[in-house]
Amino acid sequence: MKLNSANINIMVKACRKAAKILIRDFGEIENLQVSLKGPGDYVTASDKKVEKIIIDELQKARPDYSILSEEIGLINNDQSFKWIIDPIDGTSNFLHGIPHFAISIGLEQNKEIICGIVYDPIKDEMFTAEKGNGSYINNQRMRVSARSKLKDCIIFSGGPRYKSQNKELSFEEYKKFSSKVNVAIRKLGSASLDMAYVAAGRCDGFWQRDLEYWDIAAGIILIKEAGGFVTDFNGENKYVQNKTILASNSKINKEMVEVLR
Ligand code: 2AM
Ligand code: CA
Repeated sequence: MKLNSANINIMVKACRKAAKILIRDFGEIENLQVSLKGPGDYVTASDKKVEKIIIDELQKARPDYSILSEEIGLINNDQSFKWIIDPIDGTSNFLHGIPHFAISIGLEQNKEIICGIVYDPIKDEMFTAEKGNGSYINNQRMRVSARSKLKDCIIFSGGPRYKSQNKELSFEEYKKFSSKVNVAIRKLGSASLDMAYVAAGRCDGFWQRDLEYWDIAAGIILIKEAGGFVTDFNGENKYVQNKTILASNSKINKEMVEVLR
């Protein structure tokens, strides 16, 4: 059994509390699919409820920390510590009754992510990591995969969004990867879980354009502490500024950069 730090315990507690509402609301989605109005507004309301529970819990424990969260934006307090929250990552899955979405919380200290949690409430899988302390799935240590050739890998990507300015670029990237990856390219619909799965060694690599910071904040530390690499498409560490992220085990990063080049 590993010992959690105080900050990880706070994040776990906030996630568990919010997950109860999330699971209950997900149970309602099925009924709403058949209604004329559809579940759209209901999901927005659920997103906001979940966000409020998480923020209340985090603020109770750490009143001074700043917060950046998908729905409410920025609460600026302490300059050195900041929570980065995505209350429901994989909202479209949630909306359609697909049981694959997560709560994602990262903690930044002086612009560096030092703690991360990604919680899949339906599968009850909790991915946590802290700088210098390793990555865990439900308290079991996790490591990235050891596959060294792209052709043997499963690679994830989210593809372009409906209104993306970079649609054609994304399709080009997909074409290039599909001629190198023999096993599979998959699109599961939750960026934070995509990254958690790279950290767990279930998937070998992930590339994606145009994600927001809250989509990736927790995933970054999960992967680094599991022995993987997080870079931009050039193999450098400007993934936040450039809005391109490439996450992988330590062996295929280079080959993935070459594909994207
Ligand atoms: P979200 O569910 O929190 O919106 C889907 O490929 C992944 O990309 C999800 O993690 C999704 O996060 C994220 N994403 C962020 N902005 C998006 C958008 N405008 N449309 C679709 N997916 C988006
Ligand atoms: Ca998201």
